[in-house]
Amino acid sequence: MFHVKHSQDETIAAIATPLGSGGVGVIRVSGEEAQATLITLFLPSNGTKIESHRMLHGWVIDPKTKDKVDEIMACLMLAPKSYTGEDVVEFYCHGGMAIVQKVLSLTLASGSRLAQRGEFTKRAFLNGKLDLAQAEAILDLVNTQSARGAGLAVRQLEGRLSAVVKELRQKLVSMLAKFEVRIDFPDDYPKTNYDAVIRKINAHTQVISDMLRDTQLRRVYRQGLATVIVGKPNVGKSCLLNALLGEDRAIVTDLPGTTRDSIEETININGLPLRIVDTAGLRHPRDKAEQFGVKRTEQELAAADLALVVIDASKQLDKLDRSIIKRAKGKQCIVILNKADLGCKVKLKGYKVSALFGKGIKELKQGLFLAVTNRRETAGNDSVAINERHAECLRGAERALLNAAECCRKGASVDLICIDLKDAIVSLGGVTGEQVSEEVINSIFENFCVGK
Ligand SMILES: Nc1nc2c(ncn2[C@@H]2O[C@H](COP(=O)(O)OP(=O)(O)OP(=O)(O)O)[C@@H](O)[C@H]2O)c(=O)[nH]1
Ligand SMILES: [Mg+2]
Repeated sequence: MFHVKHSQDETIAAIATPLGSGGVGVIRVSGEEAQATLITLFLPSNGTKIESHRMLHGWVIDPKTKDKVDEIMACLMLAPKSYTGEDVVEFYCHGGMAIVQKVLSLTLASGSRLAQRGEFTKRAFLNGKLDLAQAEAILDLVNTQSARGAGLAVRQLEGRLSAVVKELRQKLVSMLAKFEVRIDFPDDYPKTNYDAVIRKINAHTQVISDMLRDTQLRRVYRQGLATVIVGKPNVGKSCLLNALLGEDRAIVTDLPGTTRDSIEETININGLPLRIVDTAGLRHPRDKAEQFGVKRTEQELAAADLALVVIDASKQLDKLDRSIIKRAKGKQCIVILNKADLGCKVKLKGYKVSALFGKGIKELKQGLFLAVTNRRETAGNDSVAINERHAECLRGAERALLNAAECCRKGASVDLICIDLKDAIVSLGGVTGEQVSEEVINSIFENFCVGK
């Protein structure tokens, strides 16, 4: 898939441990000249034979002066059994900055060049030692602070994400192959059973959607779901916020236009954090402050993941209510029929509550939880970490498969279905790096540190 670039022929070197003093400092060398570098710079102690995959004891020497620079351990790992898949040498020196720098400069003087960020891992990828998702897992592992995050990254390093994605991709490839022979030899095969194909495609799409939802849900649990309460003035939005919070946070009055600016509070439903914003009622503004409030409300609405549209159920639904519902469409939207204690005149699907008397709030919370988590358990231990790049690839595959299913339903020509299947295959290939541009690869490895 890739052109191995010329620079891969060069031998690279870098300090692999963090800069600063430590117990040990590691200098890593990779490439054709690695073994020669070892022989030039390393003086084995008596009885030490230079063999691959052995810890060697001895000294680093300056080849010009023959001076001993440090007493060290070294390890030669001949290709292909090494991190990069090339010949690799690692020098384990005493961890002082001066020594580590000195040893690095000796390796550079004997024919290596300084490695770029992530270049060792990039070479490992280019040599098929790991796929792109695994390389990214290494990056996460190096950068992650939390034990749970590290656990997810390790699973990804084991190749769980890659395994699921590769299996799916393989299934699509064989499906595509079956279609393509039908294009080439239309008379030799029985007519395609579209219903069966649609069922299969839907099952594949489901696998992808589940992965994406797990990811989304993990984000929500970490950051909270941006939730906004919108509705006409005086329908009881602030009252609802207070009821959800279980305390009087927002000012409630019988005057329309009470809330002038947005208020944000976080509530927690079964561990699910919702960041709820109470907004100024939407209507034609009466004064400047209200005008700003209304504008702000529209921004909050645009930024939210979930909209709670409050309607005064004791009155007839009017044009303004409808237009607010319409504006909230396009994101997850839940209709709340408030003031149900005064009777319900509105025939809309929604949660009947009385924010003032705290009626129906428990049921509403339960409903919110289910709507957000989609009745599923929280991301379990089985899930893999998916970063934004993987999610984008998966979303592309999901879209293509939805299109493919749609084509089948419409009885479109096999060629069109094949195009969508191919798109899905390419998108999935992007996760593991089977089909991905050099630009993407470079941008990923640039996030590594030097020496990794
Ligand atoms: N009977 C009844 N009255 C309610 C209920 N919820 C709110 N109210 C009353 O409706 C009035 C307006 O309530 P708010 O919570 O201030 O309404 P709001 O939507 O925030 O209004 P603005 O901030 O002006 O947009 C107050 O007098 C509340 O007591 C309810 O469930 N039943
Ligand atoms: Mg209010």
